[in-house]
Amino acid sequence: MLKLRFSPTSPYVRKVMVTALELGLEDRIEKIMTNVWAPDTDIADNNPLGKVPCLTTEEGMDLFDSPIICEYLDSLAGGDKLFPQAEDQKWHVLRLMALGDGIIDAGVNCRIEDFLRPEEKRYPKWRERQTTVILRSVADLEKNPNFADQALHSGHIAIACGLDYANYRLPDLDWRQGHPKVVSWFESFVAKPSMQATAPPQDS
Ligand SMILES: N[C@@H](CCC(=O)N[C@@H](CS)C(=O)NCC(=O)O)C(=O)O
Repeated sequence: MLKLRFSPTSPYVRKVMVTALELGLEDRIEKIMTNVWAPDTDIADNNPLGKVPCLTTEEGMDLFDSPIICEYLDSLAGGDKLFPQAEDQKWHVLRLMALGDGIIDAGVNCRIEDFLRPEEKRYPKWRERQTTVILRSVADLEKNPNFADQALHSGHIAIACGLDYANYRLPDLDWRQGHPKVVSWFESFVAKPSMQATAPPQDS
């Protein structure tokens, strides 16, 4: 079995689980519930960076970060599936995946600011920089909407997990306004069984 250091609220973990579901690999993954913020967390036994997700392969290698884990799962499934190798697609898909990962990073940075950082240490300008990143990224997608018609790839998964994390943790951020093509793509993507099965719990 593959072992995955797992958290149900992490959008990075969600990317990995959506990838596994889309590749039909979910039954090969044992989830190990991990709270990286707990003072006594043992996450560093597998990941010196102290983060989830971390996937331990059947050979005992600990893999991180989420882009590498997703690509590893793709290779286990035979390769060239969610990570197309053809030069005319590869860089386009990796760029979209980086955009999606950047949306996730910005959302998580806001969450840390709102939830973990003591009130007197908050830095509103820095938080605003993060929400600007999300809005600018959605505007970039709106200007280049051909991504919506492409066969499923890792870029789609990262973007959808990023936008749904914004819905989950930053409900006041209106990323939809002025971006009808992205909204229409997102709504059909989020209805996919793999996205529905990995939706974060509403009570945590
Ligand atoms: N670039 C990493 C980011 C992973 C990450 O930041 N995960 C969060 C949970 S949502 C975490 O474990 N944070 C703990 C920390 O930053 O110390 C990836 O793509 O896997």
